[in-house]
Amino acid sequence: MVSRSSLVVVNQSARGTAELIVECLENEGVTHVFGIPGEENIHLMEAISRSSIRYVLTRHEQGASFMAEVYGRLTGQAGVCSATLGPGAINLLLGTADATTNSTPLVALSAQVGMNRSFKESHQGVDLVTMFGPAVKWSALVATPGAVPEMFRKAFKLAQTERPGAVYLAIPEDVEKAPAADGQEPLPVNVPRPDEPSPGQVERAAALLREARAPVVLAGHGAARADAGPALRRFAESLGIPVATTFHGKGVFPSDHPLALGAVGFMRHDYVNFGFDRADLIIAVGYELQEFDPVRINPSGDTKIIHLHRFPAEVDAHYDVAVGLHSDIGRSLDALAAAVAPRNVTAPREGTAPSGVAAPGGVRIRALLAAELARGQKDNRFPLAPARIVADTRAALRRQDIALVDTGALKMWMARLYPTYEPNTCLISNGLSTMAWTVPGAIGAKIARPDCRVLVATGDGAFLMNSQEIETALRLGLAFVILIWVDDAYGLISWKMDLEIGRNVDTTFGNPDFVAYAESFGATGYRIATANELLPTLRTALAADTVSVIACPVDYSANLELIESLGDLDESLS
Ligand SMILES: Cc1ncc(C[n+]2csc(CCOP(=O)(O)OP(=O)(O)O)c2C)c(N)n1
Ligand SMILES: [Mg+2]
Repeated sequence: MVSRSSLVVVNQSARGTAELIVECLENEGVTHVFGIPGEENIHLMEAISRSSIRYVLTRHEQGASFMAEVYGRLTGQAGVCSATLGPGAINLLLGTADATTNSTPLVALSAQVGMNRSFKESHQGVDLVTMFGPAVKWSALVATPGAVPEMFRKAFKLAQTERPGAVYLAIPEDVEKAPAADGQEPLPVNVPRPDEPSPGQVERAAALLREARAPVVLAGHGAARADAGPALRRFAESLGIPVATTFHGKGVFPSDHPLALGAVGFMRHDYVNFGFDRADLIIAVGYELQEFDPVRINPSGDTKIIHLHRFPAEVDAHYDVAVGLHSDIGRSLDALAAAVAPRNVTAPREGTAPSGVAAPGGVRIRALLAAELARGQKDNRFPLAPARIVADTRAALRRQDIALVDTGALKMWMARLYPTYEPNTCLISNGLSTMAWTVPGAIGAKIARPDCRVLVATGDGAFLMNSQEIETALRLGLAFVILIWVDDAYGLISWKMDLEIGRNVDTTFGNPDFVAYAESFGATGYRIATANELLPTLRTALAADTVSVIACPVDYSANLELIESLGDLDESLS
């Protein structure tokens, strides 16, 4: 058996490739690597242990990928996850694909069989570069130590530049342990600078805006990444234009602003969609089509669109761009506002639409959202009404705290109703819409934003897919709250079946005792037994210095009631 000390001696005799890789990671500002080691990446592990980087040992590689994703989403710096070859790498795939589809920077690293056996049938050998290919911006094999500095710089540059996404690198075990070539150093990091919008395009867009009777802004994730919130506010206020956001864009325009319309993306015609029904111009600000099909906001395909983003839009029959501004989003907004002759607008007062604005139903839409939430707040039914859970969650968290909302029926309720005031404070996966990313994601969030309180809102289905990471959180000494919406079912799928087939099949299951389960990890568990217990329990748990698990029964009969009440709105709002 080889002792640890003899390995260290081997590594010290010549600078190894693993060590050079770690220098490259440090050079990129990497602070944490999330993962599980295997026999084929022990040199990388050992080199990380001697570096400034903290290795976060997880309980599932999928958890590691979600931690890296959320870290990347909150910092703009690629989160890094790492695994062994074969099965470990395959487990990294879900969070990696989620990062790409959520436009989030991530670098996934895994071991691979050595070059000396890569050409033949070989133990644990799977073509990982091909497997990751469609899920990332770049997938490549580090086939020789000499390529390390360029490949790692390229990986981070690609992951972090617009449109951000994931990159995958496979490191063969014999490359990892080979000596690094003499004189090899990490390459300097250069950051592309934001560019000014083209004056000609600004003028074309301004001409459209001047003519528009009922313009609406749709702000997406790209606006949040570009920190364009303040410019968006200036733009909307100076021109008196109402603003809707996508689920990813929640918070880039504060929900309590008099021009806020709410979030688009719900499965049916929601209040906010009425804002688009009569719009004759959509100003899409950092919108990415992967979040929801533009047919929802432009059903006949004839509404004019101004597309503001760093890159041109995807082609879609319902997203026919009249003018595109492909530059820094904040600068484009400021330039456009300045170019439009002042419309006849007076500053909006709280609860009113600005004068001179054909904000289609804007005041009414905000009033409907607020009324639904207020009714929820007073709803004492048990199991709890979804709107009650949303209202109490909002009341328990401060404006800047972070809620991570998992995929399920609860996502629809949170996305529609949860008032959000700052970008990236209500995190949703709406690109891949995967389940089970929030419990591990909370670990990435606490590492990226230690001063924020963090709450996970998850279904009982999604929770049990990755709850093992509670152990990781406790080992790291991190504190956050996991609020489980308990319906003993994959509720969203029941909802869809009830709507489209008239009944649901194979969506229900049993659950463990969540309190005992939480306590078995050393976390704190709470069971909600009446509606009035939820808010005080949330407050106690958020103030605690540990992981808290709150099991809250939910009454999803409200799902079908919601669809009916939205259906009844057609006449009154259009
Ligand atoms: C990994 C993954 N598997 C399956 C799905 C399809 N899916 C979307 S929501 C959902 C049900 C979620 O159930 P739960 O977590 O209990 O939340 P609920 O809908 O009950 O609120 C399923 C199966 C998915 N999006 N991701
Ligand atoms: Mg459920």
